[in-house]
Amino acid sequence: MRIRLIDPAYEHPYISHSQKVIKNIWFAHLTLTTLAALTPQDIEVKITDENVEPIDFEEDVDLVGVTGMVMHAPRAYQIAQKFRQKGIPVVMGGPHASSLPLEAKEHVDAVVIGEAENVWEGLIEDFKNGCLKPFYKADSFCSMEKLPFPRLDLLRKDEYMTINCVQTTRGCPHQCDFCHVTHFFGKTYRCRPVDEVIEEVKRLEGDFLVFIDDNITGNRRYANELFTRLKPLKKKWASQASMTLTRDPELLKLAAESGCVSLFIGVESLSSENLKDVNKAFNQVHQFEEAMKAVHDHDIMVVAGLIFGLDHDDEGVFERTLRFCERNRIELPSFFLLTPLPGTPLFQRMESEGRLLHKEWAQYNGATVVFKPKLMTEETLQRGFNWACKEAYSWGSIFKRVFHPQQRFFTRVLSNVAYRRIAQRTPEGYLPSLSRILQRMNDTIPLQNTRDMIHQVGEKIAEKKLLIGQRAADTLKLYSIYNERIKTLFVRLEGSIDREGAKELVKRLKGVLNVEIQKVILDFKDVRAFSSEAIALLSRKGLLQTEEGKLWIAVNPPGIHD
Ligand code: B12
Ligand code: SF4
Repeated sequence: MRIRLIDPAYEHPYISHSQKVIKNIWFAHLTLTTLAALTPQDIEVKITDENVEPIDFEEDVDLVGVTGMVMHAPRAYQIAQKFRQKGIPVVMGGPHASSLPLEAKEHVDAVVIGEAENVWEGLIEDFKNGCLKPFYKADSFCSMEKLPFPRLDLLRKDEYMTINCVQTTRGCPHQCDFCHVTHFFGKTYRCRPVDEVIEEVKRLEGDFLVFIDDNITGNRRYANELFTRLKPLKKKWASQASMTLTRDPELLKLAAESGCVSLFIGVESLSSENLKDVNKAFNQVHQFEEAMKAVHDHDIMVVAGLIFGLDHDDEGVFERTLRFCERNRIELPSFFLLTPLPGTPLFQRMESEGRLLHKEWAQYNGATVVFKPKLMTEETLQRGFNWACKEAYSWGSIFKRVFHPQQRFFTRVLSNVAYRRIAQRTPEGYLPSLSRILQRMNDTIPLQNTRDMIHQVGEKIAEKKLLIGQRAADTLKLYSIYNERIKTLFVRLEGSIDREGAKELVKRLKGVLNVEIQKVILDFKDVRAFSSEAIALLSRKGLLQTEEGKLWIAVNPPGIHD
């Protein structure tokens, strides 16, 4: 019996990778090599990764197995159709088929939902006996002990940057709303015995490998043991870890000592509101700069995952995020457009809110807008994303992020050159015209006169006076968010306002109202102290509308143009 396992390519004008890019940055998934290893030895099994070689549709095989993420689904279905037309049955598994088994079943003979370990052999038996079932789903997650080593020998190793991939854990202790991992693995986080991992690593040729875990430090004790045992092997490795690792100096140090040279870290967003919305509040924005520094101090390269299009992202997000990457010398910024993947809580939410634009899965690629963003139009989001991708890999930005005294300097430059090749193919984007204004409206204005401040206590503002030096902040902070759909700018003020601060605020607002923004809503509730001159000025300009309640809000301040 002969089985052909296929990883479909993704055809796209600028997302699919050339052979050269694959050779520079790509490593093969462990999916099919794992499946091949699970296949009984008397069966001839071969692998085609369509990203590196064409599929031979004329091949005489008995059974075809195809995998695929959501974006690969249409191509996977096409491949299945071609084989089925020749009378060759097709089985499909992987993230997409597991999320939408009924849809997949319309295109293939059998669908494997979830992990294959506990069902693949049984499926083959059924096939041999002519009684293939439509669906296979294991009763429980598989044991992580004694998993066979993936059949890396079946890959065309020279076509990839490396084929040295190892999985040490499955799942993730977190449950971010947009992520498919927890949906797929449930709330489990399972670890392979360290002995077995070490044995697998020892067998790899060369000194570099990738741990394809979703979060290699999800279990501290396990990671500690793994890294300790890796140390003597003197390998270099890359992997993914959540931000929590950056708050664990001891484990981070051990990771570096065990050979970690690069980490993909899901930073996701610079807005705490966004992070809270997607159940990722364990990423703490105020610690980001420190976190990046901690990783760099160990000479570990940061590949930062950053998402655009979350519900609190306005037009300023693109520039703000890129500058963050430059300031923190993030070696490889990896920008994604928010993508509601079927099966995730995000998908359910977007669908119930009627925000999905369509279900053309090939467009669910992380680089195409497939939903209605809250604070921007689809076009602004797409163009801003394109701008950020291109701009991040302009020579200017590469220079800011990479050129500083550091070891492994050349690796950093070479990786950037490879990413630049991909970025250059991105269609033209633009920086939204309001971006600069939004940066100015998200700023800190220092105070000049700290005397004669009136504490804002709610009901009666003039009753309590205090010296600014005692209790009030010596800055005025502006937090602004623009809703393009209703052309309204929301500005939250925090700290204290003296006359100069009030003047600066008025000046900035003038600039704002001269452009397409039609309405400004100011929220003074977090302003702790005002000088009487500031109050006079703000009132004259119609910015302060003191009402019975505790909020001072100005809507379209009438005096602002004077
Ligand atoms: C490594 C990896 C990558 C690498 C790919 C490596 C490379 N080529 O350079 C990189 C970082 C580039 C990458 C990119 C992307 N990835 Co990725 N990636 C992974 C990761 C971490 C591991 C994949 C792997 O090898 N798994 C190990 C194998 C053993 O597990 P498996 O694939 O699930 O297979 C098992 C079962 O599913 C089943 N099975 C699978 N296929 C089949 C087929 C048959 C016939 C059968 C019987 C069974 C079966 O059997 C296997 C054994 O149990 C997974 C997460 C994960 N845990 O799997 C995400 C994951 C697959 N990626 C994901 C995504 C979204 C992407 C991107 C689209 C991100 C983006 N927006 O750009 C891109 C797309 C890139 C592309 N063009 O292909 C999602 C997929 C979600 C979905 N529903 O589509 C995942 C699940 C991560 C997530 N956070 O949600 N990825
Ligand atoms: S931390 Fe990463 S892998 Fe874990 S659920 Fe969140 S996005 Fe997914």
